[in-house]
Amino acid sequence: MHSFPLENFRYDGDALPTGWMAYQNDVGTDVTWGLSPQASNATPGREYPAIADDQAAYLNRGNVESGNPEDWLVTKKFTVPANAELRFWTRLVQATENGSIFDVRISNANVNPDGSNLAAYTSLIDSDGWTETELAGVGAQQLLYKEKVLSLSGFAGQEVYIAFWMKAPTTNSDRWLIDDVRALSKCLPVLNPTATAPTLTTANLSWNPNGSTQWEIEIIEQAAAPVGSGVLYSGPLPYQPVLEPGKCYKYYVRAVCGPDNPSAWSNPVSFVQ
Ligand SMILES: [Ca+2]
Ligand SMILES: [Ca+2]
Ligand SMILES: [Ca+2]
Repeated sequence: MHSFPLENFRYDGDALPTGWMAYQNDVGTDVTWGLSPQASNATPGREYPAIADDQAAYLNRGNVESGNPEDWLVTKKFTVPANAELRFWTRLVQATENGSIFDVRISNANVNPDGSNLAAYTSLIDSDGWTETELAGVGAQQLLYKEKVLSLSGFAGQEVYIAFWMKAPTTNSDRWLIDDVRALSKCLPVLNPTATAPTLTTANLSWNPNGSTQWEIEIIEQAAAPVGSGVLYSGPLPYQPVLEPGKCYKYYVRAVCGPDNPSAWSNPVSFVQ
């Protein structure tokens, strides 16, 4: 299997998925990676949302007397497909800047056969990782799930482990949630989207599929801001939407290479009915 299919962390319990591992340093050993409790089992006030279901990978907050807890969530071993991207959703739990530091790291299984050699990982981000602001934004933004996309194109064909690493401040780190992790060949965007032949109620929306066979199309009035979701379509082109006469529209389109693997959105294409 030359891809890493979706891991949604939904299980009957709080143990990590088969093949995933948690490692930590010797500071704050009572807190380590697991799964968030299912909604029905959660302590009131601790029902952390997840993507699509009610469980995510979850690192509770650290709070120690001295030193810095470091905790690692390591994927199962997988072979990186060609032109791959690592995609995952992430959020924090406290809206303040708590001083936690995050990194996403990779290690080749040839030199790290079981993934436990933590010194053999290198960052997919940069030498100092992400601050809370860099990972999740400012204030209440930190409480919203965001999708992160990191290129794995330099690792094609290699067997690897990937680690999600957090270094906590001594007192009161944030809590970290990760969900819907997958590593798939990058879905290429469509090329040259156009809108032609407008009538009172439709227009011909078309594009170079660039290898794709299904698309998501978001059509909005020109003054509106896109919400990032639209209509799924896999029929012949051009796509002919039903529209209201006399309005100024624009559309965005992206290729959908699988249920969890969309391309980037196109730039907007404007047209008038
Ligand atoms: Ca989930
Ligand atoms: Ca720990
Ligand atoms: Ca925070």
